[in-house]
Amino acid sequence: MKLFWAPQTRSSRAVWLLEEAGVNYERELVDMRSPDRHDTDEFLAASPMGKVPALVDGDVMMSESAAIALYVADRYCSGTLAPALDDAARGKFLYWIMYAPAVVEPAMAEKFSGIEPNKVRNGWGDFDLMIATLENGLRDRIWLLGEQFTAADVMVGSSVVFMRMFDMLPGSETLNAYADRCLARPDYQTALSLEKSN
Ligand SMILES: N[C@@H](CCC(=O)N[C@@H](CS)C(=O)NCC(=O)O)C(=O)O
Repeated sequence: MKLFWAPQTRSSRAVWLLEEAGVNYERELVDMRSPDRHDTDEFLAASPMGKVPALVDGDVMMSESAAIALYVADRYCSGTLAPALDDAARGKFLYWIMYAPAVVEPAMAEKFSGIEPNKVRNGWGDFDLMIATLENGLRDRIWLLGEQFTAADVMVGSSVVFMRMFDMLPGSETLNAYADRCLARPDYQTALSLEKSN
């Protein structure tokens, strides 16, 4: 398996996920900040928009971090990082895994840019609704699905840590404690240290 990645980008969540999955993979740096950037054909085949992360696994070529998270969890860690296909927890799992790119990220971007939200028209509601929904989802839970850590926590947890880094997390005990729990996972720490060593 090969992961196309760049440090301090959404690819850190893919590295975290692959470490949690315990699969063998290599990383290939996409030097996206270089003026001499040259994207290989293989990378563009996996990521038509030229964005990281992207994954090649045999004949499978894909990008979009949520899609990669789903693929790896289902293919290699069904029953642990992903509930099995016939498990009722699957509904919540899919909901939260999509919540990161479909709700958290656009709501964050809107808030960051100071754009006036339109809670009804926007599929992501607004920043406050996004945070309140997340807080409710995590109330009295260790992870989004309860006791079981899943790929949904990699997607949502990395976004929560990112929001805290950018001072966008309101003083929510629930979300701050969740961010701490995510950061305490050895595989997240491995992903962060791999970023620094490149
Ligand atoms: N929706 C995509 C977003 C990917 C994305 O925006 N990647 C950025 C880095 S965080 C990127 O590759 N930017 C470089 C470019 O667009 O050339 C995902 O979740 O994977």
